Amino acid sequence: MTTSPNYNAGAHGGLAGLLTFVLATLSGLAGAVETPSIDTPSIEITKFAFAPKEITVVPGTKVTWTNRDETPHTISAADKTFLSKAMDTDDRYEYTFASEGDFSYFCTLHPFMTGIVHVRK
Ligand SMILES: [Cu+2]
Repeated sequence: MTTSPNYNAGAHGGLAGLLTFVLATLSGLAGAVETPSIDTPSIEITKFAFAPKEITVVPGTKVTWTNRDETPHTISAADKTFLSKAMDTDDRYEYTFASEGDFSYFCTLHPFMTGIVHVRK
């Protein structure tokens, strides 16, 4: 038996309606998630460098640094707002950036090691 044209039209209309509903739901969810960064970005210290050297986060983000070198390193804000102890291999340091700004930091033991955290809404 062949299906009637009317039945086909109805089925397509229903599918299109469902798709429209799903797409609207998805775009609604996407619209609710406007935060451009992940919750706890992590920066690795490896081969005497911060990786990534530059990141952008929203205010209130906790950033974690982990030392993957065999050499001790520190995280020191250029403006002295935060300073870690000398971190041994696999030690972690966390700092939460509360307000907007550009926060340069460096390793006090190797001042050529620099990085920057941009905090933007
Ligand atoms: Cu260092």
